[in-house]
Amino acid sequence: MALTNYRVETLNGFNFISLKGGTTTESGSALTTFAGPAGQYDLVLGYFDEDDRTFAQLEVKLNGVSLAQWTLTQKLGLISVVSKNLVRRTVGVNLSLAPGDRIEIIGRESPDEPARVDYLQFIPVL
Ligand SMILES: [Ca+2]
Ligand SMILES: [Ca+2]
Repeated sequence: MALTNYRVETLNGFNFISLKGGTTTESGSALTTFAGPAGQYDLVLGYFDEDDRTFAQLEVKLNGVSLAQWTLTQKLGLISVVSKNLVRRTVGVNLSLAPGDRIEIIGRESPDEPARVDYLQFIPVL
């Protein structure tokens, strides 16, 4: 993944990308190019929605077109990076993907929540 502003953070046994550090209002991007076989896929993002007073936002784009955009407002019970806060969200269903397609994750942090993203998963639709 090509990271802009996002950097790798390791915490509590997890290894993920984050906007922690720097200023408290950064936006970041993680761009990857699809390299699997052409076909239909569901796209799933794994990210941390922490119990914070202010809320980060995430967005996922396919070839520059927004697939999903949301605010991290869930109350899962903890403020930290823990498995309980690791959310799986389907951001695209039955997408036609071909090698070279660009998938971009965009994070906008809040002062409390650094828009931490753990994984992006392509699930072939059978
Ligand atoms: Ca930051
Ligand atoms: Ca949150």
